[in-house]
Amino acid sequence: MTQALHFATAYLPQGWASNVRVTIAGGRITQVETDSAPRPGDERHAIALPGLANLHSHAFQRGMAGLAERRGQSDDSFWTWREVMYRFVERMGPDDLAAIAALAYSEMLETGFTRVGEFHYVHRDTTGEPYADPAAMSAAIAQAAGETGIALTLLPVFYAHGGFGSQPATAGQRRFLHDLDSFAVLRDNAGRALAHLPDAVLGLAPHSLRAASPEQLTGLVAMAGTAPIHIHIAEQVREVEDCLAWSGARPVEWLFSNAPVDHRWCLVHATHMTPAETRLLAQSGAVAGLCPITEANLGDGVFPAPGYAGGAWGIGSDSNVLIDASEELRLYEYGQRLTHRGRNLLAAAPGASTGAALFTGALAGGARALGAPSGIAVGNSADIVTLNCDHPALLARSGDALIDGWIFAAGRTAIDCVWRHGTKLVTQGRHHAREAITRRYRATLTGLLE
Ligand code: NGQ
Ligand code: ZN
Repeated sequence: MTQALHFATAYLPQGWASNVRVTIAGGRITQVETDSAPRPGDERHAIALPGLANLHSHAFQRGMAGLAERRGQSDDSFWTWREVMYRFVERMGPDDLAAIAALAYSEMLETGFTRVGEFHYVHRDTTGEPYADPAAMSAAIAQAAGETGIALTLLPVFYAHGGFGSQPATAGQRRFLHDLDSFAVLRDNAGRALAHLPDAVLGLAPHSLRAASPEQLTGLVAMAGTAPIHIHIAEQVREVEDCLAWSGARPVEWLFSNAPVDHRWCLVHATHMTPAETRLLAQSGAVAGLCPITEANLGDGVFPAPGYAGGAWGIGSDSNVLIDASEELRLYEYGQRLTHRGRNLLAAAPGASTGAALFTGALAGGARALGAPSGIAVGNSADIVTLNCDHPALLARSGDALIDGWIFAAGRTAIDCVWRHGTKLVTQGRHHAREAITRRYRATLTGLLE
């Protein structure tokens, strides 16, 4: 079936264009015409942007959003939050996960994300034994992606150890664990669970330098081939200190000395880097996976953007404590403003829009990290977001000012419709299946939290 969408203005790879007519067949864009009048039967909208990639998500954590915001007995930190998270996931089965992920993914679509990189590490059953299908939990993720329509890059996570130097895993980590052989089986099965999803991608992820030994990391890189490789790195100061004590090197420094880091890689967080590490990462072609909302929520720190000129980066919603593409981008810039006491620090050049730099950076880096092209262009999946031109923050704006208005002055309330692979999934900022998804989510959470 061929359909055509017509936009008064659209953000194309070459920049803003007027009177844009996009023809779609089989979910893909077959033609992009500019300065073209609408034709009878075209669905007409005002402002179109390409969908963004959310390069780092732990969907299940959406279910505990807001439940770790109460001060504990001792100093609260990333590490005490992690204990809360381990307790939350203890009883979660595949159906629970599918219900929570469906809510998270519908919310992602509602804010303009059209692809998610799911960094998925809860593989075993509640007792720590493999499910009859070892990829049952991965299949639940695939089911949620299929149900909501979001594009999926699945990153099955390898996890074997509880700390640097192959320390034994703790009881709270029992559902995550594999050796290389069982992981290869898991990944094959997970790949089969993606078969019915349009343009799904299968990558892999060593969880962190804490969870995989150097030998295991080498095995995983070989297993990945040309597929995306993601890893958590240098998120917390304690992780840097532990890595130094173990190896004499800092995490990013260690990774560059011991692994072939290139454009296949996404280094998630990469918060604590020296200027030399920051330069190494920028020159490598790897993507820095920034998760500003979660990094703020967990007290991680601020990415060293000033030393990262020319480096690739994208955004992820990570813990999903709050899901909003524009807010991730805004907070990335605001973290820099608060740290360096300046304004428009991430804009590309004097006179240029900060919002446009944020959007294009995240669009390109997200596509690279998730192994799937982005942009409103012939051959790509029709993954398109429209903004509501009547939103007060967008009135009387054009071009890049529309992106600035969305990111800095409106947020998700400016999102109108979202198409993914040619199917309209969101209208007036609401996912078409949101009601049923929320109902199931409510029943699931009631069961898990009671
Ligand atoms: C995770 N999350 O795997 O969910 C981690 C916490 C860890 C973040 N790093 C666990 N934000 O790193 O050990
Ligand atoms: Zn993470």
